[in-house]
Amino acid sequence: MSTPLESWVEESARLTKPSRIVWCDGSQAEIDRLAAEMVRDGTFDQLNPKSFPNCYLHRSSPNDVARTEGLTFICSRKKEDVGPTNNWMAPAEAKDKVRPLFDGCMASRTMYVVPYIMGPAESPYSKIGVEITDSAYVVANMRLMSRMGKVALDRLGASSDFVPGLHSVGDLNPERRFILHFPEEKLIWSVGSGYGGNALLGKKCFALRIASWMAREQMWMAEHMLVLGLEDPSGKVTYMAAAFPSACGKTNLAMMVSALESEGYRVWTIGDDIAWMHIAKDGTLRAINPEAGFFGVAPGTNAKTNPNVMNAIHHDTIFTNVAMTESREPWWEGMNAEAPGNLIDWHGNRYSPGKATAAHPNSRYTVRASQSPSISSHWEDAAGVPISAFIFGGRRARVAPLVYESFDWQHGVFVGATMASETTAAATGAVGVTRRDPMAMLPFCGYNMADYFAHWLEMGRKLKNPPKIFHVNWFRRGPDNKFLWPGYGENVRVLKWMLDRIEHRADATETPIGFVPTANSLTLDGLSISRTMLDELLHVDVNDWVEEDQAVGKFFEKFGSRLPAALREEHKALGERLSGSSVATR
Ligand code: GTP
Ligand code: SPV
Ligand code: MN
Repeated sequence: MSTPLESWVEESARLTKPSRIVWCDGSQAEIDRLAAEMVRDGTFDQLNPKSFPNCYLHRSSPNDVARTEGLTFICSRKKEDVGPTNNWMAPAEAKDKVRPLFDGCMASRTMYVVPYIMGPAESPYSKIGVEITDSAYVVANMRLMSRMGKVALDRLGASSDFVPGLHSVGDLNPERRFILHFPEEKLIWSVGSGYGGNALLGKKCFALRIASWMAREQMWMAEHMLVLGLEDPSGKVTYMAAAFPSACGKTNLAMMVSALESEGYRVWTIGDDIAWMHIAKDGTLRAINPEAGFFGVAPGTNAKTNPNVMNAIHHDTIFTNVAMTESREPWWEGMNAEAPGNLIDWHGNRYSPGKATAAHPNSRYTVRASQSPSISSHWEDAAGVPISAFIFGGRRARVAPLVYESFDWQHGVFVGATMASETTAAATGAVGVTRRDPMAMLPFCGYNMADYFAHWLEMGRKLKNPPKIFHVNWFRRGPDNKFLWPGYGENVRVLKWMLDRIEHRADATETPIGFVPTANSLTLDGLSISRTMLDELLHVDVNDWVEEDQAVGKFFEKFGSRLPAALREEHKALGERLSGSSVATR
């Protein structure tokens, strides 16, 4: 008798009609064989084997370079369960529409069966997924991003407890591209894209959209968050989880080389993109990183901004849509001041400096997490690490100060629910448009965002000492339009202030939006930043915030009566604090 997995593989093969089926074991021999095949068929360019051993460059189709949010659907039975911020299709209708695209799509191609574990192999919080795909590039990425192959099959056995995900690159035409989630069945269908979050189904599709639905049912959290440990001079490590929208600094914060290292402050990486968090028996919130690798933004990464990444990506790394130098090394904007001559751009053409960039703005590296010098010795702890703070953040040229602390959990949930950020190249569409992106989950929450807010409020009630909640903005600009804050390794100064707040030893000023550091409470030794710039960074402009408050009101209206009353209360209270203070300051 066949196992549930074998039955699903047979059923998928009957639909997609591959010429052969390969069960992936995750071994080195397997990836060597696949990489050689991909070099032969042009999917991979081999990079310099001396300076970048086992590294490859993949150039994706130019219309397939980022997540496509407009083509991403949650297919629940009831439309109201996905809410106003998700695209919805009825399950049967979605299947009828997309099944023909899968019909025979793997004819004369190989079907890879990719079993994987999201989370450490031994953790009770980990979950199994199986991706069926016709893309060898996807297999190679899943091998770095998850615990893939034999280890997953061994854990699964004959059980039916896995999330199936059927993927085909199809014809890569966006007109025939659909990323479908069936949360009630815990099933994923993705066709027409070979890129990142659209195609590596363990990542955003399972670990966020499907998992967030499960997490709500089972009282845990699946969040678009990095997890880091901040070590203090005594050696004590405090864990923090931070949600910033796509391409807004999670990887860089999680992997930073601390500017306060000589004072004994270091940052250790647990994860850079996704956190699964459970309430432990002792009432603490424990986080695991469901992933095993980093799919990080390349542009802007260099030896100063992120030396840990630069060290990590010199071997066994896949580069996607970066440029290539004469000596077959990867290159992207921001790696060094000037582009080297004779570059090959991300299209594979000779690069002529001008308007276009040599690397795509959303070009990425895929590397195992264990290759980073910053990886924590606890990153695979089965029980996870205890979270003491949540940090929300966005990319805002104006309005949001460098950092502020919420008054309490409920206010913190309001801060997360109302955060906004300028859009980036991580998703197709306009870049630089400010939009509300609650908890950085706008593209990833698998159910009605109003219910998600309620879930956050409920989690706070269940936790013994709910984490403190902060908001940061590394991207505020001055009158000259330059960033006011140096960012990257200097961000540890803000983390240190948070730690000092957690331990009740840092001062703060109470403002209508929350507690903002006093100028003296931030450790700024060795940093050349003028008092004017600092004041500007920490400034809470009442007029700006009144506008912000109005935008929040409009955003909340979308959710109608499903919006938790507590958030309405918080909105009202902010309005009152703002009108009180505008009177006071005039
Ligand atoms: P996803 O993988 O898309 O979820 O993104 P992410 O949140 O991990 O973003 P990442 O850390 O990769 O940063 C995205 C871009 O922002 C890169 O170009 C970085 O160089 C840049 N960046 C990150 N941190 C900072 C910072 O502190 N200051 C400034 N100015 N730029 C930053
Ligand atoms: C993001 O867009 O938030 C990413 C990259 O982390 S992707 O895997 O494409 O979702
Ligand atoms: Mn992400």
